[in-house]
Amino acid sequence: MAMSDDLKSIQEQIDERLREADSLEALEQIRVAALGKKGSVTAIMHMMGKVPPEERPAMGKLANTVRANVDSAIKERKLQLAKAAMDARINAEASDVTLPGRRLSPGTQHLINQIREEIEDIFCDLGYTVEDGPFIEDVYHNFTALNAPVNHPSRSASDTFYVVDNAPEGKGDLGLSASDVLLRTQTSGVQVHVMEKQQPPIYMICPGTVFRPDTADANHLPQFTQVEGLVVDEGITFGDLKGTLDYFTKEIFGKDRATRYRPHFFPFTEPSCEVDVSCGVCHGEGCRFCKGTGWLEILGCGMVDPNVFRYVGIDPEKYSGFAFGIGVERVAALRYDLPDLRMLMTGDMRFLKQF
Ligand code: 2U9
Repeated sequence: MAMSDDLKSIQEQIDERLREADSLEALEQIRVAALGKKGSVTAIMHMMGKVPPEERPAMGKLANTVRANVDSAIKERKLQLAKAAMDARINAEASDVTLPGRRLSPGTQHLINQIREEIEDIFCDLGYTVEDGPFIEDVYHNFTALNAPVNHPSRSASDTFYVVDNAPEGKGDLGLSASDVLLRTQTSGVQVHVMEKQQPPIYMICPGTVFRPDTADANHLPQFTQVEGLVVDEGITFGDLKGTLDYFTKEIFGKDRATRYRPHFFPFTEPSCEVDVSCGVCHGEGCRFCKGTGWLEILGCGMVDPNVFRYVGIDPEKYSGFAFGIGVERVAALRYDLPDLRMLMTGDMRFLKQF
């Protein structure tokens, strides 16, 4: 039977082509070539009228079977291709869940803030309060109330950043002339503000940024961090100052370190001292780190000058007190043997993340 032979060979050809088809486009071409308007199976269906009537049912059945076979073979191949595509994608995108994860690199607190908080903790544990104040100060709170004479060199424009007042006639909203307003050179103004509002007992520290017109070099920064402290109470003596600062020094540098007090001068304290800590490298013998002296300077201090108390309305006959100032960058440099203070200002993570 010629027509049924044709159908069988069409079926075989299609099966053969389907096995070779490797894309959805190729499958669609095969479907159109077989089942489309001009397709080979469709052509056979059209010729059904010429088949003798007695053969027609069998032939029709065969043609329908071939059409259904082709149809389902295409569908099956489509599924195979889709599965192969998915398998290929899964293989390509597969991740090895046994690989160690990538380490995140979270930031760290800046070394200066770490040490600042450490100092805050030491004094908070002793019952001190931590006070804050403005970066922009007036001459009275930064110098005058601290007993600095009018001609004191620290007041000069070469030692203090004055805030230029651009208001007409040099008078700003506050009614101050340009030279009354400055970037604080020390945090002492904060203590003055506290004493103006509060009678003793006062046990406080004030940490914060201060500004001085120094050119940045290995040992100087035009902006740095201080922690100043102030104690005012009845019967406060130099012994209290020494006990407190000895304790502080051992907390910061280690219990094996000694201190020594060298006489110094500050306008706001009398007597005044600079405090040295014994060298952590040679323990007092003298080495390169301490420039042969065995000692490293770490802070300044003294008994509050009675004049300072008079400025803020505290009775110097009833109260006495001590004050101190610590340069936080200097503590960092000594503790970690930093060769250049500017390393603390660059934001270079290769340096900062060591701490
Ligand atoms: C009041 C009275 C006294 C604060 C003090 C120092 C000594 C001191 C330096 C340390 C390193 C400045 O950052 S530094 O360069 N400071 O040596 N500061 S006594 O004395 C005060 C403060 C406030 C009302």
